[in-house]
Amino acid sequence: MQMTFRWFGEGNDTVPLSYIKQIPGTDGIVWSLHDVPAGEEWPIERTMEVKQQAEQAGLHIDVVESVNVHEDIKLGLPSRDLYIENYKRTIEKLGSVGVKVICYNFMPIFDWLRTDLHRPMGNGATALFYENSRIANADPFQLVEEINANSALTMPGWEPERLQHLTSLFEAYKGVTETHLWENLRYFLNEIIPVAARSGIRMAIHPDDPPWPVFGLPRIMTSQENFRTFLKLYDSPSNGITLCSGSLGANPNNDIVSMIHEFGDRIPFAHIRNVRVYENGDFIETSHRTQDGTVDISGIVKAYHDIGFTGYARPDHGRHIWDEQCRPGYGLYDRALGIMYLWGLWDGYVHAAATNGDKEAGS
Ligand code: DNO
Repeated sequence: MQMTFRWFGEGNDTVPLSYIKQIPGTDGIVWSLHDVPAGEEWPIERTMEVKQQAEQAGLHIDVVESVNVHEDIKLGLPSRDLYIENYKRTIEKLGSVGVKVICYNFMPIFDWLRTDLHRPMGNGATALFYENSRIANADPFQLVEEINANSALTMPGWEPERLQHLTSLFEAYKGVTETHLWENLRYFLNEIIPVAARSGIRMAIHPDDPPWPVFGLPRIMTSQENFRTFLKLYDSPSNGITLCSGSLGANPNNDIVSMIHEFGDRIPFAHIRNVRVYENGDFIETSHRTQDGTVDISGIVKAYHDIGFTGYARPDHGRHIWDEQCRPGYGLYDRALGIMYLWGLWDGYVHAAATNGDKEAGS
């Protein structure tokens, strides 16, 4: 397992690269050019700039999250071909600067969704929270405005440029079903995966978060069965998954340990975090500790250990603790604690396997 940490760029993140380097066992950043609109080709100078900044701090840039997919591609409009060409050129450029994994998602209009970015936890900490009934009855326009107004920094995936066309986007998605989305995803994969393979890059689709339809928009990357279908759409090591335990774990029917065993070598990138799901389906992003949530983090790390996982991982989100002022979910403190928890589990399993091996050898 190669540990990484998401970083939003100079002037755009509260955490300096030098602090990331001080987290034990953390060797790289997970990055993006957050201001380049979906569909545009990434400028090579900007990628070189991030590479230099990271390398000066002793960190690698192997993982990009995300290169966003233009809505016309998800909608299957004729204009998609132009955006796909730009996407391919971006893949090639990223390959040429040494990137190994590109994370992306195929969620219509919205990326991840929460109703409260600072839900008090009763101990001075706050965390990201999702209230089912609020989404079910919400006007998406108002909700997005309210939530962004309460945060100094825009959430990733909620960039103003993406959301300014909400009305026409909702209009465009009328009549678009899951079947259309699958077809459009297949078309996209057929175009980009050969380019990724040639560029030494593994594409890694992120699950939908939460893993169910919202605001009447279809969502397909939601379950083990659907990921199985996804991997068959294009059978190549370059067509992989970002297995996000928190996104999938919001649905207690998802057995993430089983997914790790089934999809193992098609998972180049793991997001490992916990959530606590309540009986009414609401959920909060707790600490990484297994007992604090409803996702079996110990079992997940054990599964990665047991399959000999050599891919990249990140602690994903954290709570906001010790009065840290940071992007929602993306502070230093709780993510660093999360990393130490994950390494603690990992090293414990490594040790146990070595000790058992000794015993077996001696018997
Ligand atoms: C949220 C993230 C998502 C993720 C995208 C991948 O923190 O996990 O925004 O980056 O869905 O494309």
